[in-house]
Amino acid sequence: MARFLHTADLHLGSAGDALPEEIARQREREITSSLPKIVDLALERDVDLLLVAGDLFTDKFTTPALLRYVNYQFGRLGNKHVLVCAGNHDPLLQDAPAAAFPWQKNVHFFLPHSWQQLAFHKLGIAVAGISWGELPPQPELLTQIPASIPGFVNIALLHGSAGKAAQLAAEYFPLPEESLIASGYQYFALGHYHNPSSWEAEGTLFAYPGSPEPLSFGEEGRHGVWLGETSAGQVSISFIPLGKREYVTLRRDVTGMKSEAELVEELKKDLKARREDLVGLTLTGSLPRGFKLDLDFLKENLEELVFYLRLQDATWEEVDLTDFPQGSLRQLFSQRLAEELANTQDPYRRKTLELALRYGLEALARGTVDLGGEA
Ligand SMILES: [Mn+2]
Repeated sequence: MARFLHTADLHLGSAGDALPEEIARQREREITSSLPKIVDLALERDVDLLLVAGDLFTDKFTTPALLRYVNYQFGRLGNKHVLVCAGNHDPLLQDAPAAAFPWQKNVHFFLPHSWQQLAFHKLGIAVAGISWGELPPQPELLTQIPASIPGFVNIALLHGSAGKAAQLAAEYFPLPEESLIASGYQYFALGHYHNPSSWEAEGTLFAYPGSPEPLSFGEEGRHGVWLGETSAGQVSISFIPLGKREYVTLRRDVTGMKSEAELVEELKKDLKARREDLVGLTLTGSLPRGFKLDLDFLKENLEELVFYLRLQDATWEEVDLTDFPQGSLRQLFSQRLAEELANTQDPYRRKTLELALRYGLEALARGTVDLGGEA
């Protein structure tokens, strides 16, 4: 039996998306700290291999100091192997800092443009991998994947688009499932998508660990790494959460609200369990004519309850069909959308219709559209 950790998309050096300066600096430190946490876990679980499936770095933030830091962390693993393939955010260009860096002996970067296969006889594991280089790995490379080695657990380390994305993401190394299954490998240690997932098809196991720390809204839920175990020629994996914080998106309908102070009291309850999180709060619903939300007041009273608050105002002014002259474009338009709204309970459809009503009336009244404030 052998054990491994599978991570990807650490994006060391980056701070996550579009955060204010002070928050961004702290997130940068936390994202960088995901590596020592992974190394600690690898030591604690006594794994034999650490697999990094691309985007270890975010190229433009890869400083010499960061490389030394990463090398030091990998060095803590002693003679445990660290296998890395480069991704689209840290391609191994000829002049890439990581390409020329004198890595510890236990660290191996797979090459771009052609496959390499490493067989670890003591572990009974063979790992084939390929990096992104000047170009993404070309789809035809999949036909050249090294033959699986009989008697070994065969693992492929890749940064690309598997699963449903194989059809959609042509420029990001599409990995059609048939080709992967045909290779006879047991485990595809993947990187590229930042949310964790795993699935099995015809006895082959596929997994994306996602980024160990989430990097933006849209990367909600728990983040961590896969712990793998080999036994009797098969691989089994379990997910180990590591992320310090979560991104959370909340929508709140404020229809009927009388004052911002009342809303603050209500929202405090929603945010109570979100102290450490990055919260995107969108306010929706209709407000009486002329009632403009005081976003500064809301922000001042709510932001200290969470690590970071992104507040978006997507409310609209109440519409009364009698507001518009009979037969006018605005009357016909709002009547039509009101009918459609009355006929659907699907939340996505309702949201679309409500936005259409809001923006449509604004466009008809003013000839312009304000897409909502962000505080
Ligand atoms: Mn990535």
